[in-house]
Amino acid sequence: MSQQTSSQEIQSLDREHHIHPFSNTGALKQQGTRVIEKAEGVYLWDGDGNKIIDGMAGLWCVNLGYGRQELVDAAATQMQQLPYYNTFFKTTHAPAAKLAKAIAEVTPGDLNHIFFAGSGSEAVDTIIRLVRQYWCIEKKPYRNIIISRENAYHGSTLAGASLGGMGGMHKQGAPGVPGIEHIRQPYWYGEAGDMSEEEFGIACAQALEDKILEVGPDNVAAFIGEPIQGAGGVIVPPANYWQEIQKICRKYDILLAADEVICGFGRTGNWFGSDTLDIQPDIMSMAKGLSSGYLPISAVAIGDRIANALINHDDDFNHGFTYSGHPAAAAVALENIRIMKEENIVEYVANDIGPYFQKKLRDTLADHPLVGHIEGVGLVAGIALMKDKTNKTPFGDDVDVGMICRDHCFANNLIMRAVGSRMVLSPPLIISHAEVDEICEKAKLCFDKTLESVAE
Ligand code: PXG
Repeated sequence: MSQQTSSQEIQSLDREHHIHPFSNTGALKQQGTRVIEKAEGVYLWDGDGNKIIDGMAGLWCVNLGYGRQELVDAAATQMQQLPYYNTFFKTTHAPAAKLAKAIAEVTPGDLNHIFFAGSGSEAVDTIIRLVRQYWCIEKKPYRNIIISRENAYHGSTLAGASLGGMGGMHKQGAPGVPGIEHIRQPYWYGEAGDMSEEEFGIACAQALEDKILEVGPDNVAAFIGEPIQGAGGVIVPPANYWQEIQKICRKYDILLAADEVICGFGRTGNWFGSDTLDIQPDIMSMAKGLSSGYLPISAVAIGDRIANALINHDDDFNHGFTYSGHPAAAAVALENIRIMKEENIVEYVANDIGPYFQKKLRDTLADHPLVGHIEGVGLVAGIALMKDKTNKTPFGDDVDVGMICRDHCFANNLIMRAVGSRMVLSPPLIISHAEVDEICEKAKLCFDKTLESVAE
């Protein structure tokens, strides 16, 4: 069978039987899917033999890049010795115990107690259940409201979708989980009007205090946020925002949860986005970069305040998953952290490739007629495409500029994601200078083509 035929075969099986996540099912069946066959470093190869540069590290997760034999070996070795055992019923195993310690060593502050799950969504669900259980233990069960933000992404389970601030998700599978409130997002370029970044940072944090007062301070369990919003389009908040948020949380004794599923494991030039943005969370979720996406695993890091409540409360926490602490996934995550340390990946992002990427993006793209604004830290960036950048006029609903641009990227073998009219990049952390140059040059070419398409 030729490669071409086998790829067509796969497309046909897929069309017949596979329902894809976050996709227009009918349209996808008509158009067909692109088959990805193999990958190495920052590159993917499709069934037609195209070599594609992956500006998204898969789905914000393949931080060490593709083809790391050490991660493959860690999984194989563990699967031969103990492919599965649970961590319920008073049992544990080496990969889970060692990984818990390894995570505790890299998380900030007193986040030294680790609960495992299988995905970012499950980690977020765990946070919801755990902070509510914390307040029950504290004999304040009425403290059960969790405040999140519009355009936040916290996963796709019922609880994750309810907690996130994506309108399109709220409409489907409703009603969502009760006891969740949303406030405005700190998107300065898009929503601040004439306010300075500082004024806007205060206004967005004030929205938290207003919401707390509206629902009653005694009814609020926690506030949750991504340090930098990822799936919302890479929104970097004003510099004072998180300090103001934390003051308000402390004032009303509200727990602070950081969702580090995208920001964690080096993406922003520190182990966690909370380090970069000077956030001291009581609890944090992580997934994706924890195992560089090689196997599914997530974790919740819990600080002393919540952990001690669990420890001193003489009853079960009735929560967990079959795959909590899965040995093979944990072994891969452990090896992933070891490699990150050995190869100084966090330092490379902080001092070398991160600054290089941010500067190269701006040098190559900031003057482009479509580019209104570029924001980002380390190896994550969002680019706002505007109809008229001088007058800050966005494209109307009739032109899906992000989708047009994404299609040009696809056709030119660059993976860059579109979030509305924002283009986002989040490449593997091991990317080289030359590969960053390639992404930026391809992006410029695709922006030129997008400009031509929207003019037509
Ligand atoms: N929290 C955050 C901050 C995330 O980014 C999740 C939770 C949920 O993780 P799981 O593993 O359950 O998917 C995420 C996931 C996109 C995209 O298109 C982003 C995510 C997932 C799928 C698509 O940008 N982020």
